[in-house]
Amino acid sequence: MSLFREMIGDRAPRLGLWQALANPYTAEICAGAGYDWLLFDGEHAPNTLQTLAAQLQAVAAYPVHPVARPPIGDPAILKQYLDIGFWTLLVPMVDSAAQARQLVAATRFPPHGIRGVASATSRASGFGRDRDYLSQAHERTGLIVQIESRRGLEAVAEIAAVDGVDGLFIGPADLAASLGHLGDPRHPAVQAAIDHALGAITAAHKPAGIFALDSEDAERRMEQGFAFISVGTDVGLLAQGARQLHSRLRPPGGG
Ligand code: 3PY
Ligand code: MG
Repeated sequence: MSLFREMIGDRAPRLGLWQALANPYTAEICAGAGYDWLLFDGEHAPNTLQTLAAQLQAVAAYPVHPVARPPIGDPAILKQYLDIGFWTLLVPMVDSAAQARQLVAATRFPPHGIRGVASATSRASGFGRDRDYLSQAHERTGLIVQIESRRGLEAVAEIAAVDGVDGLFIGPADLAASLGHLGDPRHPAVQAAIDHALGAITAAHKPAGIFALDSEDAERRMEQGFAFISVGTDVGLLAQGARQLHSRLRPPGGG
């Protein structure tokens, strides 16, 4: 399988499914559903390193790219996510080029960066079986940064120009909040900000990604040229399916 970075670099829209149930069983169901990538969320879902590792094991046999979102771009957390075997990280709340450069360094072993070294004990190295792991890890590791604040928006061109940033992903919910429109990512000012960010990212020849609000939004984002799009969530699919089935079949007068 190609690297995530290479896959999103070819600019054909790549569809992802957000994983927030924090569960290996449901992750495996989603892994076999045909999506190009799955996002395992450590920022807003009830995940621990152990639940994340179990989900990675569950999806390993499927042709899908696992991507993880740590709760924050802290080097100590990033190295744990990399050690358990995520090769691509999506880091939330990136506001400046300086921060992006620190994140690139945090994902690479010296001399390329500052990542702490574990190899024989890490799942990422096949528990020591991969002899080239330490020398080649920096070539395989991918970094996506999230643009989701007014400051991030203002710095988007400089962030996109940082070497080692493989893609920029827009978070409409936080962006809306930062722009004074909490809960209203469809507000015209938020939509204009997203268009502006897409233009800057594309001008820097980097792939742009986004969290789509629904299927129609996802279709529009594909037409607009977004390279990787999260088109739904496991929680949303379950909640919606459960509600629909109940409302279709509930007996007249029943609850
Ligand atoms: C956001 O919309 O803020 C995200 O981080 C993507 O869910
Ligand atoms: Mg966000």
